[in-house]
Amino acid sequence: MATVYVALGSNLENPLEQLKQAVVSLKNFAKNFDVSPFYGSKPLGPQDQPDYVNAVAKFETELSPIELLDKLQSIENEQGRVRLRRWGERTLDLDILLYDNQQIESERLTVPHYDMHNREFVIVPLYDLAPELTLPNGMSLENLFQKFKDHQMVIFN
Ligand code: ROI
Repeated sequence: MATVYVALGSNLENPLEQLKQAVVSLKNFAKNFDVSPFYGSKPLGPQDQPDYVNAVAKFETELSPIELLDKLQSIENEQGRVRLRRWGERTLDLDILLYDNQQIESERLTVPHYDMHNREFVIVPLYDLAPELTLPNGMSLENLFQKFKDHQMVIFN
């Protein structure tokens, strides 16, 4: 059994509902499921797109990394994933942040997520779930979080 962290993001087609529906779908193959608060965040990338809703989920699964990736992509597709441009607006994004303590570099998958340490809409909700976490490279989440502790994101729910 692996412990995984998945980032959820949406800024199209009622983002809050997109994340709530994704949580329902994830629970179908997850044990000990937990999810952070939902945060409203300013877009990283082009600014002429709507604000995002972001969250992080933590759960245990028997799925391998690639099996998990397949499941996440099928949930994105079931929810009518639209992605209009690179770094642009999307209906639903589900990204594997962490898979146990593994470091994975394959054609389809890079874990830990390559840019997670720079993204407040990832680090802040991850810290809500697991403030004591250490990343596979030895960095403590506590340390990463310091950079974002004065963030201006609003919490929904
Ligand atoms: N910006 C925010 N705030 N949240 C996201 O989930 C998000 N996802 C993306 C890009 C386009 C990089 N910007 C984002 O893929």
